[in-house]
Amino acid sequence: MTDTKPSVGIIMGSQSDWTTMREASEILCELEVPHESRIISAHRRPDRLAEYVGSARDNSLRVLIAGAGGAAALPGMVAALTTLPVFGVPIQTKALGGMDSLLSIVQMPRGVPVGTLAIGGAGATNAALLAVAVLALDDSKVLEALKNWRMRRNAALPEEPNNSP
Ligand code: RP5
Repeated sequence: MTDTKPSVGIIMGSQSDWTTMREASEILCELEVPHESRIISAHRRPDRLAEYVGSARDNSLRVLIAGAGGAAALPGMVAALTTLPVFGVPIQTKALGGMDSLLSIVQMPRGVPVGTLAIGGAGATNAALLAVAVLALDDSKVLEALKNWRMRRNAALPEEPNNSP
């Protein structure tokens, strides 16, 4: 990697979200996209949220991925504070299975968009892939990495199920 400045910021409401959000980080590592991960709770550390998002563009970030669970205000608040693209990942919760997170994130008011992904790990993975697709619009190296990742994954799909007669 020649450019070490992070172009994707992965943020989350709590340490407990990392188990899910690390899946986004792993994809970005695999595709060699510089990124950083931060715990920035909208409810517990609104000061940290304002500071981080307010300086995100100046700090070279181009896409933000925000994961939160329950009354998941974080992705929406991030979108309120920036014009960078924001992808939201609803964290699976014990109480309501993540439906609470999903509805909190997806139902944004018109004009303040959060690209909302699936609940849990699949959402985190896809948020990272969407972030890569955004960066690939004007970065041919990233585009190549994304195409190769897709090709490898699709090639690995077996034609027949295991243990079929
Ligand atoms: C949210 O509350 C976080 O995003 C997390 O998913 C949830 C629970 O947080 P902890 O109680 O595990 O810190 O703000």
